[in-house]
Amino acid sequence: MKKILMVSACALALSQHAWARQAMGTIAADMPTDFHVADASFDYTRRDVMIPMRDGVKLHTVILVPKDAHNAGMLMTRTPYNAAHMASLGSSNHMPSVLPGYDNMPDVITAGGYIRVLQDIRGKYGSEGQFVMNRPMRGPLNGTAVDESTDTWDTIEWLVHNVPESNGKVGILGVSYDGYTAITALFHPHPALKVSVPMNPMVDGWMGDDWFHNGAFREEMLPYIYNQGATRKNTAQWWSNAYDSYTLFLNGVSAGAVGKSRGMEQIGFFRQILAHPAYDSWWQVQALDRLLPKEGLKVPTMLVHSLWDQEDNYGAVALYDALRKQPAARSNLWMAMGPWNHGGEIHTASTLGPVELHSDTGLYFRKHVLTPFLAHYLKDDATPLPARVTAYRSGENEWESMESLPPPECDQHCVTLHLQSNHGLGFGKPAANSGQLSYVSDPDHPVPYVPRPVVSKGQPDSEWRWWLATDQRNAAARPDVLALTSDVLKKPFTVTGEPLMHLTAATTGTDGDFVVKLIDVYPDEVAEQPAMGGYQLMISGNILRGRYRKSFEHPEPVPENTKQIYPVRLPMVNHTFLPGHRIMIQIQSSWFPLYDRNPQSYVDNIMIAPKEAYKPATISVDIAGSWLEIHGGTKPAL
Ligand code: PG9
Repeated sequence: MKKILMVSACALALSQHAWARQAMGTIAADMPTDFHVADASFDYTRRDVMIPMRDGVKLHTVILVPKDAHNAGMLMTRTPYNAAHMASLGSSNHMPSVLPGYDNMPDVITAGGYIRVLQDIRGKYGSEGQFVMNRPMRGPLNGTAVDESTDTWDTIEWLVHNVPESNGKVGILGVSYDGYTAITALFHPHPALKVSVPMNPMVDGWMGDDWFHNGAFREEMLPYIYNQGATRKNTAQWWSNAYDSYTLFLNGVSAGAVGKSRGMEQIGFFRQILAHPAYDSWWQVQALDRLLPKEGLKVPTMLVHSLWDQEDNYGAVALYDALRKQPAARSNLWMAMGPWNHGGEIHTASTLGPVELHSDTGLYFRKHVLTPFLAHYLKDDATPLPARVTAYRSGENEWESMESLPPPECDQHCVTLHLQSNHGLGFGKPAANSGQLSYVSDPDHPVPYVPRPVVSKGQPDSEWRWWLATDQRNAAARPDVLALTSDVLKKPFTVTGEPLMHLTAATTGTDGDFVVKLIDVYPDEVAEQPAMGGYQLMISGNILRGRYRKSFEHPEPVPENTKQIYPVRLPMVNHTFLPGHRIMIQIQSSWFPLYDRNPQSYVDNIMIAPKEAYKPATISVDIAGSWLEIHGGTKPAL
């Protein structure tokens, strides 16, 4: 028995030895060390290059050159969203089919004969270096020799010397983060940069783009910070144990606690937002609408704004407002805005949420506004320029050209909508003793920003992309939402600009949020689109964290039971309320979990507020002391 065992052990050792010998032998690998794509039939060539920056860091860049390109302009996008992926969205040997989505716009870029350049910014995907969220420009927050503007400069310098098919002219464009990088390109621009098109750009993360709005934190952005900030290639993905993010964030108490429960203190940007809940110098010195006017606008630039942008509905207009004040900058400034959600202009856009527009407004913009603008500056022909401002007017659903947008401050063209007793709204001033309207805001039952379940951005079934256009009837029906409605309009009423709500209110708490929504109430019956009967379409809405009512930089507690003025600036509108419709204003004190909850009792840092700080409060809105100002057209007979 022992012998048999010894023999078989010996046989095993021998056969293992034979395997080992075979493994060390001659089997050929299936995969070539360097695979060459058989691209003879392709109508473009693809070059993957690592472009060196001034500090030695190399940035991964994909260049797609149409095969017949000669003297062609180059259109670049600098992105944290994976250039290689954006350069191979379709599998085809034809360039338009390879670039169907993201910022690629085949009907503009490929049809225009441009060379397409897609680059990973520092620290993301194929690029070397470290990622910093919205990397601040060189200055107080960035002591290095590099920022997004130097990286753009170095890239353009390389492109003009290494892409022989080009005419040496470069344009930069992109949506959102890629719109942010299209703005940073405008600081000390390379002479070959001829045009920039920042679309839905992030400009000031505290004031009204992705992170905070007037001090209220966009809790729904935590997963984005996690996915982008944890790893170079977004391999660590946010996880949730609740389908309904309302449940997730309510159980988590504060945004800081939810982030910490997922290890987010490891992410530098998360630590920064915990440390800077107010509009301190950290935010101020990196706000691009404060920085770019100091630099001046030296390159023709078209800002693109979506009137229903669920993510960055502040930046483009704020930058426009800041630059328009300078005559020199004005000569290089254009603006286009349409009935789109975030990035909607690069897709088919024939509906505004549920509203039929009866034409593809995205296509109109790309064909009649963007294409001639790019051609004028990147081609050697003299394509006429579009109007200084091309704006879509919702309601009447038509395009209009303007010399400029109205300023945010009200002038003689302003109209005022006054709150009235009996939950009314009208143009006449109410009596001084019209009293108050009250509601109880309970942080244990915050008002959801879309009907529950709230499915987070990026998840299948999420309503995120069009939440701004969801029917506000559910909110109006809640006891903690004030809904004030005008009589039925007999004439069209047109509003353009950034409405300002002058809200006077008292609270039994020592802090509180104020949400103001301007709404178009459809007639009960809409023959051409029956499902729109009675629909409450939000035209604009925003939030103000009460502690910042006097200063965004220096918060202060709200005195209990004492009337205070809360100025709530709303995002840009260009809308006609049609006859038969009514105007509504809704006021509420939470918008959850889009924004984190205000505990309503003052704590130093709401980002880490303890559970016991969250308390119900009674809010009393002063009718005579509350009105909304807006640049307005015909005053209708109500
Ligand atoms: N809204 C996104 C974003 C931009 C800038 C910073 C962070 C997030 C985006 O869509 O890119």
